[in-house]
Amino acid sequence: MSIVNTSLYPLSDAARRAAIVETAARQLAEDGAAAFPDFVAPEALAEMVAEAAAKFGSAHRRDQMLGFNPRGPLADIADEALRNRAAPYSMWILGSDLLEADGAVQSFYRSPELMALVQDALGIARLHTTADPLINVNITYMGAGDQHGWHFDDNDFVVSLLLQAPETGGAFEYAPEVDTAPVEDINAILDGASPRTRLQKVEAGTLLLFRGCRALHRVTEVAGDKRRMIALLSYHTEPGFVYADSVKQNGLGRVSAIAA
Ligand SMILES: O=C(O)CCC(=O)C(=O)O
Ligand SMILES: [Fe+2]
Repeated sequence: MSIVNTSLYPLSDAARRAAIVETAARQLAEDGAAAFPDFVAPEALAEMVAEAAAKFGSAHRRDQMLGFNPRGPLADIADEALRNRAAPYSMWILGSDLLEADGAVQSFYRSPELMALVQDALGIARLHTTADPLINVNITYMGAGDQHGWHFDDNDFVVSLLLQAPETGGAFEYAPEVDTAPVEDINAILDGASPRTRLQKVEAGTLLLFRGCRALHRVTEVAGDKRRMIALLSYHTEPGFVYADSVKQNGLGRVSAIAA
C-alpha cells in the first residue's frame, strides 16, 4: 500500500511529478509555503491518527511564555520592548522515540518518495533524516485553549502533516519574509493587526512545506473537544544531525530516549 495518495500525487509518473514539484517550488518562492492537500492515502492517514491518538498519554505537556526568536537582521535591530514580547506555547509533544519504529508515522517520515519530493521542491541536493532518537518526527497535540505563539524557527524549513484538525481555531497564520522587516511591522504582526499576515489553509492530510526561519508564524487558539494533532518532520542537509540537549529539554522535558 502506498502511503501517498497516488491518484492526486502520481509521483511515479515523471511528467506529472515534475508539474507537482514545479507548483510547490513556485508556491515556496511566492509565499514561503507550499501545501499539498490530501497528500496521504486515507488508510495511511487513519493509521497515523490511530497511532498518534493512542500515544497521547505519553506526550510531554509544555506551557511556556516565550519570545518570538528574532532572526537575521531583526536580531540586531529589535529593541528591548520588542524582544521582551512573549506569547504562550501551550501543547503536548510526543518524542519520536515513543512512536513505533515501523509504524505509519515513522514509515511516512522515512519514505524515500516523500524525502525526494521535499528535496526537489526545496531545491536541496540531498536531505537526510535526523539521527536524533527524540526529535526526528514528533507529534504535537493542542486542546481547547492551547496555542503556539508567534515565532521564527531555528531550522531553515519545516515539513508538517496535519493528522487531525480541531473543530475551531488551530489555524496556521504566517507573515512571510519578515526577517528583514522594520520593527513597526513586527509589532503590528505580534498585535494581530498586520496586512502582512495570511492564513494557510490546512486540513487533515495536508502536507505543508514552510520556510519558518524567514516567516513569523503561529497556531491560533484551539477551541472545542477535538484535539489538533500534527506530525512535524525534521530533515537536514547533513547526515547524523542531533539536536542540542537544551532543545530536547525545552520541548520534551528530557534529553534521552525512554527504553522500550
Ligand atoms: O503546529 C504547527 O502547525 C506549526 C508548528 C511550529 O511552528 C513549530 O513547531 O515550530
Ligand atoms: Fe514554528
